[in-house]
Amino acid sequence: MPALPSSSTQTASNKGRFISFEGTEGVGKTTAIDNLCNQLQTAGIDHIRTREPGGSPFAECLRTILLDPMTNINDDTELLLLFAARCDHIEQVIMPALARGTWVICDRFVDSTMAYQGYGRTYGEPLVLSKIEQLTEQFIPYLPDLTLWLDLPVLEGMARAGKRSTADRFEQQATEFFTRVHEGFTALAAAHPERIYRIEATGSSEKVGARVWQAVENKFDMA
Ligand code: T5A
Repeated sequence: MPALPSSSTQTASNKGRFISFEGTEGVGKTTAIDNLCNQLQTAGIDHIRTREPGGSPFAECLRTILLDPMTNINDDTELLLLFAARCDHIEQVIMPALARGTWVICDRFVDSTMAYQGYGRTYGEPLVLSKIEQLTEQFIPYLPDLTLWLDLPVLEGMARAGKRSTADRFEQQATEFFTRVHEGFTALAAAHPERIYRIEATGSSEKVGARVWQAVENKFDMA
C-alpha cells in the first residue's frame, strides 16, 4: 500500500485549508474546481486556485517542458522535474497562502505523482513507490487536508478530454497506462481514507459539483 506523510492539519499552524483534486484524464477537475471556487466565493471564503505541474512562474516553465510531446526524458528525470516544480510551487504559492489563512484549491498534487509515475509508468513497482515516498518525506512539508478523487471510467474521461485540442505528452499514452493510473488512485484512496474522498464523477457537472460541496462541508466546519 502506498504510504504518504500526514495532512497539513497536523503540521501547519493556520486557518487556510488545502484541498487537492485528483483523477485520470478529463474526469472534470477543472470544471469541478470552477464550481467549488464559485461556492467558496459565495460563502465569503478567501481562496486561490492553482495547479500542478505548475502554479508558480518557475514551475509553469517546467510544466511546459513536461507536457511537450517533443520532450524526451527518462522516468527518473520526469519524477525529479515534477518534484522540483512542486518544491517551488509550495514555497512560492501554497505556503504563503495557507500562512495568511487563504484556502488553496489545487488541481493535482503528490497523489498524481504516485498514480502517474508510480503506477502509470511502472505498474506500482515497489522501488519506484519508495522513491516517491522518500522524495515526499524529504521535500513536501505537508499534504492536503482533503483530496477529492474524481472517479470516472478511464474511457469516459478520455472521451471527454478527447473533444479538445491536440494531446500533450501524457495524453499520448496508451489506454493501459491510464488504467494503471486509475488503479493507483484506487490504492491511494484505500490507504488514506481519512484524507482522500472518492467523488463519483459520472453525471452532469452540477451533480458532481454538489457531491464535491457536500464532501467539503462534511470535512470542514463551514459555519
Ligand atoms: N501529471 C501531473 C503527472 O504525470 N504527475 C504529476 O505529479 C502531476 C501533478 C497535466 C498532466 O500531468 C500529469 C497528469 C496530466 O496528464 P492536467 O493539466 O491536470 O495535468 O491534465 P488533465 O488531467 O488532462 O486535465 P484536463 O483538463 O484534461 O481534465 P480535467 O480538468 O479533469 O477535466 P475538465 O474539467 O477540463 O473537463 C474535460 C471536458 O469534459 C467536460 C468539460 O466541459 C471538458 O470539455 N466535462 C464534463 N462533461 C460531461 N459531464 C461532466 N460532469 C463534465 N465535467 C466536465
